[in-house]
Amino acid sequence: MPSTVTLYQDANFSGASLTIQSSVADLSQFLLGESNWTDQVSSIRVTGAPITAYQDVNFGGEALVFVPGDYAQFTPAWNDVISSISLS
Ligand SMILES: [Ca+2]
Repeated sequence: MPSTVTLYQDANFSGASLTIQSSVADLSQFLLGESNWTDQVSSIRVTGAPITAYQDVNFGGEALVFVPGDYAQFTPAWNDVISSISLS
């Protein structure tokens, strides 16, 4: 079952949202107002299969696996730092 991930700009699934269904090597390709989605994600919903989030572009830097579920908030270390996401 393919993964679907919805990213939210703010905690508790609020603010702007972006749904992706394939891996994204650089979230800056998606515009968010006058900025972009890099270093903006503060909550996520994951369905289908586990996904991996990375702090750097091209699936680099610190990584964190999210099994399917709802994540209303992140630890400070993971808030506003995600730059790429790998879907299985
Ligand atoms: Ca944010």
